[in-house]
Amino acid sequence: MNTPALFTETIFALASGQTPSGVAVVRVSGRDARSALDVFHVKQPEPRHAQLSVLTDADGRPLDQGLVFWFPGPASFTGEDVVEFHLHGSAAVLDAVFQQLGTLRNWRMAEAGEFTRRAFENGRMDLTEVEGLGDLLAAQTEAQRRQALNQYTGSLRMLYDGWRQALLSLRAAVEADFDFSDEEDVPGSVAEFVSGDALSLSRQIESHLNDGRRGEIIRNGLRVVLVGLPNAGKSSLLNALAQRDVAIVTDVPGTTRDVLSVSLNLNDQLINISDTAGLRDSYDVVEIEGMRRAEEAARSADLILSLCPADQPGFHVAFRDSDEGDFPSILKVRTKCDLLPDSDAGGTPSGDTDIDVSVRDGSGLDKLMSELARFGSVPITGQSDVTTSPLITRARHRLALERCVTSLQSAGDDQLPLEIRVEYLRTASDSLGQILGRIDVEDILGHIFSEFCIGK
Ligand SMILES: Nc1nc2c(ncn2[C@@H]2O[C@H](COP(=O)(O)OP(=O)(O)O)[C@@H](O)[C@H]2O)c(=O)[nH]1
Ligand SMILES: [Mg+2]
Repeated sequence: MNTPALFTETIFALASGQTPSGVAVVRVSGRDARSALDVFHVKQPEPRHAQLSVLTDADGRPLDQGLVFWFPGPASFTGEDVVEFHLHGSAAVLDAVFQQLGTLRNWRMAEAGEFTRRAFENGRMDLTEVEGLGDLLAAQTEAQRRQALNQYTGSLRMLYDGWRQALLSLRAAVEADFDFSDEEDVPGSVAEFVSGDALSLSRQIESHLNDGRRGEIIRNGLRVVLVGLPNAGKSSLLNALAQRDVAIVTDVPGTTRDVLSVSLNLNDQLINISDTAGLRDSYDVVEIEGMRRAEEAARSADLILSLCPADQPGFHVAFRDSDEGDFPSILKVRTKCDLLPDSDAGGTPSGDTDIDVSVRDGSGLDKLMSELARFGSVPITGQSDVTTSPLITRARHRLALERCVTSLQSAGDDQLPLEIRVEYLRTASDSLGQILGRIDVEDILGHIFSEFCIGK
């Protein structure tokens, strides 16, 4: 028996996209997967070799002809026995195939993400690789694809697992020392290298954390929010960047009330730009709510474009409490520059503006776009990435790494008794274990796998 006995049911699903399609891939996984070959009277192919076969029904009538693969566990995607049929992608072919498979005892259609979940449970992937696969399936830009592929092929697993292993051996060394030394006489040398090692790892993790959130920006897209007075030209700029009429443009102040967003692919970088209600004193409840949303969007942005029209110079956005930490970067944009006298236009922007644009004559838009692309861009080189410091791609990882650093700092604190510091070494390695999905993650698994599509 090749397959781990963890799951009793054999599952199947369409693993390729919507029908009709040239080819449809039906994937079967589970302890009884091999029976799928018998059901369709197909002889067992060589492991991992394509075999052209005719699938026939119970009465021996042909259902379809296609390639059949046999992946005996554990060297398969899920770690279980897997059969794959590459058939013609029609509703009728798939109906016939699924109907036959559904009659088998303990067989059923797979749920979303269930193949990947089995791969995880059977130790074929860790959680960062699972997340990398999810990101790869969702990738829209070149930068996302590269980052996701690196993560899927183990870049973060190797980094975090390396740190975790180092912590486990450090802890083992200290514990061995407890066992063999006299209780009264805790040797200084062990205590010293615990501090040295814990603090040096803590510094490494801190510099990994200190990445300008570039990995998360690649994954989620750079969030850019347009703010400014009513009639500053925000909606016009959104439309110009999106190259279509997304937002209503009028010369009536207060036209935009809700937050409107579009996604752009700029230089392989995903950028989400949001237009907001103009900020001004108002008694209109809808407009006030619009401004509240504008402010909320701006606060959670990566970059604020603060717009000020050339014919009403001087005003740039200031939010209440804007001194509270971690406020996004602000780029000052002077709009409607076609209204400037010729002598002022086209020159270098003056002190109160970083960039001059006009949607009327198109000037400055290229410069603004390259500025946005530059802001969101991360130098990603080819495959060597897998070994050179990968980036954090999720808040889940960031939080666990922050907990790890806190524990390591306590573990490195030589004012504390060694017994307590060993305990901090344990919580530090547990935090890394949570990222990898090795411990205490039951509650987040459902959430992670439910984001997958059926058949993956
Ligand atoms: N001359 C000129 N007018 C503009 C430009 N951009 C916007 N406008 C005009 O300014 C008014 C307000 O624009 P809108 O985009 O609705 O501003 P918002 O209230 O900030 O969204 C409209 O009448 C636009 O046609 C520009 O680059 N040049
Ligand atoms: Mg508007």
